[in-house]
Amino acid sequence: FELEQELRRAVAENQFELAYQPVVDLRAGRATASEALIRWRHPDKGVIAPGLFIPTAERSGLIDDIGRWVIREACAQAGRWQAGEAAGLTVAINLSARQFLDRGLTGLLEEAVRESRISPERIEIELTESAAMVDYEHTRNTFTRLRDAGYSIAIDDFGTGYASMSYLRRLPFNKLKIDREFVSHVDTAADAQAICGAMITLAQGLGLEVLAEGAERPEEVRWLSERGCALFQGYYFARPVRAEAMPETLADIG
Ligand code: G
Ligand code: G
Ligand code: MN
Ligand code: NA
Repeated sequence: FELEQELRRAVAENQFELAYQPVVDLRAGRATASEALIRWRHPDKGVIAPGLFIPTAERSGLIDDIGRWVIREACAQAGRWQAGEAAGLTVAINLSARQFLDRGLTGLLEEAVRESRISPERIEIELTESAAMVDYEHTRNTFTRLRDAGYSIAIDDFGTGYASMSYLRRLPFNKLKIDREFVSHVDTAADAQAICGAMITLAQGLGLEVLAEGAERPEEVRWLSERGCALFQGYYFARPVRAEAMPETLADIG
């Protein structure tokens, strides 16, 4: 309850910021995308990671305000990255289950994109496998609407939820993000190899892009890229950084 009070104040005083983590496309040989990751800059406690406050934000409904701010800010940043050293970098936005169920979501995105003077193609929507499972009809309708409008859609933390294949095959989305739980030590762990190999094959068979999250070591990148995974997000390439630091970060990756 105390956390909720502090969070309410954080919303009123806008104590949030977004960090952006580059996504490298080995085919292009550079970072082509980024994921927006929220941080709470607490006046006394310092920077607080989303895993520590997003659940409370969801439960209390404060995620509505926070989520709206994230969407507006991430779209504005994609607009700032239309020119300059980070030109063309797309921005992926995480949505919580509650945000995704909000009937105002597509209108909010439309407004943010218009105000930022960007095309929806510059924005990717990330939804966890579990959040996609909450209401199948709603998920299918919303994915269809977003895809028709030009947004890209990624299923996040893939493999950690309970989505069945028959369910997934009928949803229109673009990308699978393999959870870092499977990416970690994939070069040596037989079970991780079986799972990542199957996910890459699944993505290829369904015509989806596949991205490996949390790649920290070159051996992991090599193992996955030899099997057809070309998109990587992880400390091996870059950590999440402030928007201002992105040009420098991209130069270091390059
Ligand atoms: O940065 P960190 O590893 O603490 O992120 C933990 C989780 O928080 C991730 O699963 C990520 O998807 C989620 N997250 C990060 N930013 C946002 C956001 O803006 N909105 C929502 N709903 N979740 C986010
Ligand atoms: O939305 P999602 O659950 O995928 O959030 C990604 C989270 O994983 C971010 O909070 C980010 O800080 C974290 N992350 C990104 N790359 C790495 C990595 O290489 N190693 C570890 N341990 N965490 C990572
Ligand atoms: Mn994510
Ligand atoms: Na994830």
